Amino acid sequence: MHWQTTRHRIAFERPRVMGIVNVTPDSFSDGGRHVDTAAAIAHCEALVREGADILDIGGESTRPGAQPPGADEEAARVLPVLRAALTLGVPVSVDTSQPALMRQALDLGVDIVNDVRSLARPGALQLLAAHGSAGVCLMHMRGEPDTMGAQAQYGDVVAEVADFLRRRLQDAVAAGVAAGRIVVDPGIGFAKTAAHNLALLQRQRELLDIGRPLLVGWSRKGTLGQITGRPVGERLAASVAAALAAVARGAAIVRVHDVAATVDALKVWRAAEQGGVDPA
Ligand code: HH2
Repeated sequence: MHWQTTRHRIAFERPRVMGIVNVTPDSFSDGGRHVDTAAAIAHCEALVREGADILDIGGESTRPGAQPPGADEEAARVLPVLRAALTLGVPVSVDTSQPALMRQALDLGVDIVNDVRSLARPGALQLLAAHGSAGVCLMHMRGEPDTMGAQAQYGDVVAEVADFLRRRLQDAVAAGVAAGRIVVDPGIGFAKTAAHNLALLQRQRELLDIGRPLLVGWSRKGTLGQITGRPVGERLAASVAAALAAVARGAAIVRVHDVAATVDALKVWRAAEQGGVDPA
């Protein structure tokens, strides 16, 4: 299987690492927007050096309880970083739900739209259909980040997430987005308890039946804090372990903050699987 994106056709002969670049005010301590932009661009460059296969750049914090920024503010944060990232030689993804920002990003030549709201906002789906080649990540969530905690109720979370993703995939294909441009994501931590997240990991292989590559993001998330008792700044080992567990159950792409550590871990995992090392 492949993932068609604007400039790159991504193959999955090995698991791919998507490096997270959050251009949010709380991500970079003080200073004005210029400092934020420069720091975010430097972070993009560092993640590529560390071996990121894809950069995912976002300007909206979707942490539980987060308030969304205005559309103009989100675009002002993200566009200059996207422009610089597009020169770095790897596929660039914009993490947004705003159709206006999607359009501006696609006009710049961005490769992928990663939308935690699965192209639900008016115009988003049509925009991607009209584009013709950009990649899309469709993710499962319920409600909004400030309300989703109350909606973490499922009979069979794995079956319900799979049904949702299958439906969104069908809707996107019916609207004109070719299936080869789409990957799906169970949305770890979005309207889910730790038990739900762990059921989705244990039974992750059931999501492979959807028929598209699986993107999964466990990096530094709350469930890892619950398991280890560690605060968000001390979840590196937990995040790497979760990424390996996801890849071992068929994930094609892992979305991570700690690219260097994840790349090393995946090299060792792959060497174990193959009984040898990839040629350099
Ligand atoms: N998780 C977050 C944001 N975007 N996109 C996809 N496809 N999958 C995810 O699991 C996912 C996502 C939340 O994580 P993070 O970027 O660390 O935090 P924040 O949204 O607060 O910036």
